Amino acid sequence: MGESFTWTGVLHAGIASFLQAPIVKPKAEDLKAVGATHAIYGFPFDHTTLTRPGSSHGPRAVRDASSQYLPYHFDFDLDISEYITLVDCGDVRAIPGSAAKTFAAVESDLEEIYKAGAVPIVVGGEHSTTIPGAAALARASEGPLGLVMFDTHIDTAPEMGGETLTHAAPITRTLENEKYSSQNTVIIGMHGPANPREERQWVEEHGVRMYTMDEVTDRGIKDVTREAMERAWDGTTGVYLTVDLDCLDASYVPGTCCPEPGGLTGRELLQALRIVGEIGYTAFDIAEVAPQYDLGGITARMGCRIILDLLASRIKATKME
Ligand SMILES: [Mn+2]
Repeated sequence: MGESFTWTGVLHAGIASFLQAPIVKPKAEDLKAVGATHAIYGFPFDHTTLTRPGSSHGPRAVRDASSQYLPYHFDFDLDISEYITLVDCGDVRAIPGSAAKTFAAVESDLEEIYKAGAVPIVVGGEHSTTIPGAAALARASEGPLGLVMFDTHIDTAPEMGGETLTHAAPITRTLENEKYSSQNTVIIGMHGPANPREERQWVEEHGVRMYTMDEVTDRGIKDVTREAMERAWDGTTGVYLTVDLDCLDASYVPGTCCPEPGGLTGRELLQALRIVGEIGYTAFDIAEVAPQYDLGGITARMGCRIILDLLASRIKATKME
């Protein structure tokens, strides 16, 4: 790249690492050797999915879609490659049928990424990815920590048929970690008849601040996001962010496990993420891209945008004064 850059050829040629970033093993020494500041890490796992499986193919689809994008982000007028060193650490070696073993492997790899001083960006996979993702941040931090989730679903299932490690439990499992607290946990975008009454009651009993789609519609996404982020950062030393693609209206994300009408527009989510980037996050994940159901790759493309917009917004807020 550089001042003489023009289109140099077919964008989707070559090995599909995320945004053509160098592929580096999730080992602290290897990451330090290349000066990595941000590391893409795939979570190809969907074995606890309640409805339609397929998100284990998400990381590949997101990498493929990323070849259509440039490190220069027009909306922010900056080239992210001039400010950060992004690498692609590949995927967790998921163990078919074992969430526990797979999550342990994720935590171990993310520990290496934190040791190297890099920000992990976990690409799901189903939404259980937040369980090891948030746990790894807790291990790497003094705490206390905040938790921010964009989702159509409440995701506070205590268990499913006795199983506790599921894609309906990222909030419940994370809040069992003493470094996270209900008062610094915010969930945004809940709506629709795929949310059990028991999960709503759990939120009320535990004092998690839930911004429903109705509230977002009344107040506007910017206002809600600002307030939610302030709550997450109130007295904390770090914030873990998770974005379930199904927080978007079904029309924007056909390629997800549980698409739901009535959600955020693509523009609303990007406006929200711009504010999240301005206020700050410590690490983040995206979840539930399931390319089998996608149309024209638009869901995977949105997955890329979430990552690129969060990176560009954070750079604009911190490195370009
Ligand atoms: Mn969801």
